[in-house]
Amino acid sequence: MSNYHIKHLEEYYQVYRKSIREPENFWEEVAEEHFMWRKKWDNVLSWDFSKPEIKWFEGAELNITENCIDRHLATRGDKTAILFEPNSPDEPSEHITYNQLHKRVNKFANVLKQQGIKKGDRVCIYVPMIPELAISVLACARIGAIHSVVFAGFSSTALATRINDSDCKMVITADGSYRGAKTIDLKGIVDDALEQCPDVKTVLVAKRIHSDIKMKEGRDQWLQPLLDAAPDECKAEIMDAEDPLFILYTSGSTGKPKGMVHTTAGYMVYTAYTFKNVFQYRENDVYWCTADIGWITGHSYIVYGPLANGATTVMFEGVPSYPDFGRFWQIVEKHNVNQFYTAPTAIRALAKQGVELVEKYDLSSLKVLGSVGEPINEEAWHWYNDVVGKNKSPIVDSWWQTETGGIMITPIPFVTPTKPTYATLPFIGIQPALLDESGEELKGNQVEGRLCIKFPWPSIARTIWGNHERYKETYFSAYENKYFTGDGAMRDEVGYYRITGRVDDVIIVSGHNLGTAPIEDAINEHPAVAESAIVGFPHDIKGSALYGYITLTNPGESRDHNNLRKEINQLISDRIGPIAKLDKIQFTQGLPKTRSGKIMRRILRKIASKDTSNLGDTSTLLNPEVVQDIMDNAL
Ligand code: 7RM
Repeated sequence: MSNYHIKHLEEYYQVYRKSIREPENFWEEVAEEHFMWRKKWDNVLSWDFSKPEIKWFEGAELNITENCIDRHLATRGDKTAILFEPNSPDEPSEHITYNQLHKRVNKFANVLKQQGIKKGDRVCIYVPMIPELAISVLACARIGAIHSVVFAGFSSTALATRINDSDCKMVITADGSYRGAKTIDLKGIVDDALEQCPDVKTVLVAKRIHSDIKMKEGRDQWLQPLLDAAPDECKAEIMDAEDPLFILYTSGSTGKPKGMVHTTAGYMVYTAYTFKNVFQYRENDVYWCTADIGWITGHSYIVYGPLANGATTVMFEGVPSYPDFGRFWQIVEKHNVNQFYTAPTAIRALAKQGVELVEKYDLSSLKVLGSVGEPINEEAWHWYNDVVGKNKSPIVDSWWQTETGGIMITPIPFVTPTKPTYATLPFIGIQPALLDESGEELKGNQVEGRLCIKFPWPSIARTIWGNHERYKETYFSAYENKYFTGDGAMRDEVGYYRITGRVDDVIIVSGHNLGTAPIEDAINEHPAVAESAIVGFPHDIKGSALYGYITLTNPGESRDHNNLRKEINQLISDRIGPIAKLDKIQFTQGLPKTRSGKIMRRILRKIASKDTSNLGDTSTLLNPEVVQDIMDNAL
C-alpha cells in the first residue's frame, strides 16, 4: 500500500493510526518514496517542546527547487506549472511550463548571485501577484537565500518593520500593481520604507504597469535586462534539512509582527503530502488557490505544495469584484478549474451578490471546494456547497496557521463525509487535544476547549526570527509539552472538530463560555444580514455581555432597526439559547478586516468597551475608514 494518496475512509483511519503509532516510520516512508534527496537523513525526528527544539530529517541534504521543478522536467517539461491570469480579463493568460519555469528561476537565481546574495542572506520580496513573485521565491530557494515575502498591500511602515526585523539586504519589487480598476504605486511605497532601512543595498524592480517611477542611482535596477543577460542554468545550492527556507510575518494581537521561520525538508514533505490528499489532486487537474503568495496559504498551496506534486497552479493577479463579481467563476470556466480554494470572507462577499453571476458560467469542471482563514459560517457553507458546488463538490474546510506551515484539520474530499462549519478530522500525523482552562485535557467526545497539538509534525515553524524566547512563550508555555494554537474548538459526538475562533474571542457571559462563530451563524441566518461580528464588553452583573456589529445585505433599504434587533435576538434565542442574546446591536457599513480577510475583533472589542484611546497596531487594516464610522456611531 502506498501511504501517499488516501482514497477512502477506512484507509484514512488505517494510515492515521499508523502515523500516530509510528510517526517516524510513517514520515520516513513518505519522504523516501516521493522526493529527491542529495543525501538521506541520519535521524527522522528529534524534539523537545520545553526548549522548544524540533528537527525533522536531520542530516538530510536537498534543494526544494529540484523537487518542485527539476525532477518534473523529464516527464512534465511541457506541462503548465504556473497559469497566470492577469487582473484584466482582456489581457491574455500566460502558461508557464515546467521547462520555462526552470529557465526563469535559474536566470533569476543567477541575477541574485551576481548582486551578491549568498546562502543564508535574507531577501525581502514585495511583489504583486505576477509570475515574478513565484519565480523570485523559487530563485531564493535555489541559492539558499531566505525569502521574506511581504504582502504587496502593506504600507511602507509595515514593510520597513519587516525588512529591518530580519535584516534584509535586498528588496525585490515592481514599478506598480493592478488591483481591479486601480493601480498602486508599489515602488513609491518601497522608496518611503527604505528611508528607514539603511542596510538595503539593492532593489530589483519588475516592470508591470509601466509607470514613470524614480530609480535611485546605485541602489535600484530594472530586473528584465539583468534576467536577459543571465545564464539559464544555476546549480541548486545543497541545503541541510533544517536550513531556513523562509520567514513569513504574522501579526500577533500585541507587539511587533512575528517572523515565523520555516525550514526546508519537513516543510516540503508536509506541504506536498497535504496538497495531494486535501485537494485529491490528479495529473492534469487545474488547481486554483485565490490567496496571495504574501500569506502562508499562498506559500504552501500556490507555490511549494502544488509544484512539489508537478501540478498546474493558477496565479490570479486581480480581485473577485473586477470587472464584476462574476470574475472568479469566469476564470473557473475559462481554465476548467478542478480544485478551488478560497476564504470565507470572499464567499460571503460573493454570496451577497446573488446567484445570477454564478449561474452565468459553466462550473462543471469543479471537483473540490476549499475554505481557509476563518470559521466558515453556516450560511456561507451552504451557499458554497449548493450554489457553487451544486451539491456534488465536497467543501474542504481546512484549519491551519502560518505557524503550522500546512493544513492540520480538514476533511479529505470524497473520503471524509463533510458537516457544515466543521473542519472535521485531524489530518494524517496530527494529534490535537482540547484543554480546559486549568490545562486538563478533555477526553472523549462532545467537549469544547482550547486547541493544542501534542506531537510535532514536519512543517511546524521552528522559531521566531531573532526571538526564540517569544516563540517559546507564545506557543509552548500556556500548556506543558503542547503546542498551543490560540484557537478554541469543540469536538462533536463522532470526533469531528469545529473551530470556534480565537480563544481571546471567547466571551464568558454569566459564567457561560460562548464562542463567537455559532452566534454569528445564527445572526447570519437572518435574510437581511450580510455579515456580523460579536465581541464581549464589561457588564456589572453578567461579567461580560454581547455586542454585535452587523452589516446588512441591502443597507439602502429603510427598515425599522429596532424590529430587526428583536428578530435577530429571537433567532439567537432559538438557535443557541437566551443566554447568547445580544445586549447591543450596531448596524454598520462594514467590518474592520485585515488585509488577509480576517475580521479584526480586537478593535471591535475596544470600541464596545469604550476604550478607544489606543487601538493598537492598525497597520494591517484593509479598511480603516470603517473603524472611524463604527466609533462615531457606537452604542
Ligand atoms: C491559513 C491561515 C490562522 C488563524 C487560525 C484560525 C483562523 C484558519 C480556519 C480558521 C476556522 C478554518 N493562517 N483559521 N483557517 N478558523 N476555520 N478553516 O489562515 O496564520 O493567517 O491564520 O486563522 O483562527 O488560528 S493564518
